[in-house]
Amino acid sequence: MTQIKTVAVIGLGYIGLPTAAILAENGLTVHGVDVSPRTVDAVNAGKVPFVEPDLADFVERNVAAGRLDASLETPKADAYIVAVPTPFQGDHAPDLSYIEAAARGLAPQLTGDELVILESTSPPGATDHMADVIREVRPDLKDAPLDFVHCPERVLPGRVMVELVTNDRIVGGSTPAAAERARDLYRSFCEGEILLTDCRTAEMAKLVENSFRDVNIAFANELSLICAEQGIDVWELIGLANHHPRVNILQPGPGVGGHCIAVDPWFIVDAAPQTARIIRAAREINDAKPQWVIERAKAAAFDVQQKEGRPAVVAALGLAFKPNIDDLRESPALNIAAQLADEFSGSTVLVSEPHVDELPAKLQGKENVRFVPAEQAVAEADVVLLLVDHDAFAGLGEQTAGKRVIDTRGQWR
Ligand code: SAJ
Repeated sequence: MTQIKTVAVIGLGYIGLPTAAILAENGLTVHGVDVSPRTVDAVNAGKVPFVEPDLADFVERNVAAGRLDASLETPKADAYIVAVPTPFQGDHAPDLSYIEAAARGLAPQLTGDELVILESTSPPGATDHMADVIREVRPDLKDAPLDFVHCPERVLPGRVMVELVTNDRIVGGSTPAAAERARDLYRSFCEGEILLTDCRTAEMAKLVENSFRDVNIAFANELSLICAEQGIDVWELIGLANHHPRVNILQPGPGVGGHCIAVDPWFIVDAAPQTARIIRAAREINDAKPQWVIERAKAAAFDVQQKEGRPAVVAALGLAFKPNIDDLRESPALNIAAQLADEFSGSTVLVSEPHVDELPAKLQGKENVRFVPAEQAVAEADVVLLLVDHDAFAGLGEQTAGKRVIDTRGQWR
């Protein structure tokens, strides 16, 4: 068995690039691979094409030291880590085409005893499928001692460089020996516990972690609807209930965003459509929450129009998918702001997001949308919609006297 000295990391996104950089930092020679020439050029120049604290230092240092480079084609390596996206298709079925393309790209380079790791969040069976694709391209390696492993990432965006080191890892191998080999590779930077299992269990573990959170957020979101009907402050209620030593209810919000929690549970639903009932219901509850917020904003704006005889000015505070970051992916706040702009064509929608410099593409070109600082939005608006509990918004609640306030995060209560 070849000792692992070189690693090719395929997919230099939010997970692949930090993983590549940290492996290089720990003495391995790492070749990053990406389909985007922009990403490849940025990495080779020692730069990071997205925001993640501390990552830029790691990339710059390791590129300068010659331990990290990037290319469009997959080179030869002792181990391969596939960290490409696994989105879902229109019917919520997982789209494995990026994994298949990565497998086809690396297969020609194999000699027969490499370690091939899938890190992409995947439905059960995806690692076996990747192995099948590789053996299809390389029938000559049918009986070769290739090791296949699934090792899901669990790092929180914004804390990736810390959590890569401190989080425990699950390593699922096609054989126990494959899992042990991958464990030794991750041990080079991971200080957490490394737990060994088979591929399907590892795949499912990642999906279950994010579904656990989704189901619990759905519980909080359902409570927020019930409490609105019952005239109860949901945040006070949750705060009180959480004093019970075995109760820990999460927080309601305008919906669930990001590229993981709103996606991964569907992979379980797709794998077990008849059985995954709570998991499906949680997705539906969380996906329905933005529309509920929009209906409340519309009712408040209608009320202003009735009373004042002019269209209401609506402020939408926050566009990111969670507080204190600039990440707009799958953000319910962004979708709510865009839909409000479309539905309130006669009204002005003042949008504020202190973590980005300009209106995102989804809001550009809408004539009734203005991108303004939060204080100004609050001062000018009749209806103030708090969509993200950024720290920067904390004190603004005091400036909303006399306005209609829809605080979807409970930040101002
Ligand atoms: N949210 C609520 N109420 C809450 C907590 C979160 O509405 O009480 C919302 C957030 O506002 C956001 C969404 O849920 O829109 C997701 O945010 P998050 O902070 O819960 O999670 P992510 O998507 O940033 O990262 C998750 C993490 N998974 C878990 O905590 C189980 C992270 O560890 C994973 O690595 C990541 O998904 C991933 O890549 O899968």
